[in-house]
Amino acid sequence: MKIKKIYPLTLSLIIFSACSTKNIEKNSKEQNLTLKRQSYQSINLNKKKKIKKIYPLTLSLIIFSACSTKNIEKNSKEQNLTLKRQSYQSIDLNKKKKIKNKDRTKQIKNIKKEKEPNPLLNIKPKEDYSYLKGDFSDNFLLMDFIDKMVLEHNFKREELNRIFSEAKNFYLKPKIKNCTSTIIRVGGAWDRYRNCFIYEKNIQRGLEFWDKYEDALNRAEAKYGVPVKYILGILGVETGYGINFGKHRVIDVLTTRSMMGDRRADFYTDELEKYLLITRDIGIDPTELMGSTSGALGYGQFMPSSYIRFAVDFNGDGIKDLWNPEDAIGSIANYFAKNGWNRRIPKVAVRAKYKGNRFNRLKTGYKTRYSLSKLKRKYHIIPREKFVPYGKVSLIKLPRATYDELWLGSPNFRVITKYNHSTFYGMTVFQLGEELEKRRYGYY
Ligand SMILES: [Ca+2]
Repeated sequence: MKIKKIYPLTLSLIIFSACSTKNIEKNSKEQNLTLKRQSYQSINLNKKKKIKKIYPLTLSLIIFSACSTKNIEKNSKEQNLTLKRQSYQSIDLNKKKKIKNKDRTKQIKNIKKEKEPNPLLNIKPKEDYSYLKGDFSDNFLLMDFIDKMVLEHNFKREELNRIFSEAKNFYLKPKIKNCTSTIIRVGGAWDRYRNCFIYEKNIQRGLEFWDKYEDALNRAEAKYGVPVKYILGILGVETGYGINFGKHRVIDVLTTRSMMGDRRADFYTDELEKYLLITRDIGIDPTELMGSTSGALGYGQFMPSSYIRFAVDFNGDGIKDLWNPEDAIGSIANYFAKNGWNRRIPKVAVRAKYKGNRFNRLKTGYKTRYSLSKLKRKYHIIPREKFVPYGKVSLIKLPRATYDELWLGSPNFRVITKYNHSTFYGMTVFQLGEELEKRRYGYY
């Protein structure tokens, strides 16, 4: 009987001790003490109930449960902490990831801003264009353009495929600095521009060209009313009388500017279309011709659309060929005539007097239009020689190193700037022409 009675108590003690040992091993001393206190309390409680038989078992169960609960609590606390730690870590990771993603989004946005891709590039092609090779092999705009040229102008698809597979991305080539873009600070802005075109060697080339093509030049003046000297002025400024037709393949420039998101892509696509029509008409391979950075052609640097509108066959061989000097002469004169050249106006521009060294009183430039009498009366701007402009005059300012030259341009001055929208350009063509005339006829 004694053994029976003692047995549950022993059991509970064993459990208790096991439980305590575990706690000692696992937990701090404080927790251990708390457990002991709890277990003694529960012993007292059960004593009061006086259920003798059940008591030892209950005690052991209570102790065990208390012990287990404590452990579970402890474990769950630890687990909780670990979970929290993990979740904090994961939050941190997520934050870092988000920041990284934000950075990446920013970067992508910046790249997008920089490149400004044409949304039309995402239109998928209807046909298989795998035959298109080279720099533009995956360009959907070009694929659409080829379709258009085949459908509207009966080009052979295989031929266009060959041409555009040979075309190179013009933007990837190193930029060539031209004279007007060099940063040599000599004189005023006008001096720097003028000196790029009006220099001894170019003047000599102009005089030789005049001798060689005198007949064609005189015929052009007689037919279109444009003085020989200004036709020569254009030829000298544009190509140095044929020594420089441009250093870029026209097909590269026009294809790149049309298909790679240029600000004026529509304009260049139209020029590319016309370029292909022209080269087919005159029987030249479009991959062979060289031109300017904007795709201008021949002696007079006509854009393809100007070629179609203004080029003439001036040597009578039936072909409008802008690389032929005589055709170029006739075509430039025709360009001026069609753009409103008035043969009755005796002077393109004259120098004017004004008070002071720098002129800022009125707006200047080829686009301006003033009444000559009003300029004289109200602003005391006086032509230095006799000037009958036959219309409103442009006020032209040419900044030199220490002062501004002021000029008055007739409507014919504005016709010259139709060729290239620049006041300096118009004045350079005019002054180069004047210089050639002086040299040829020997008066100063
Ligand atoms: Ca011809």
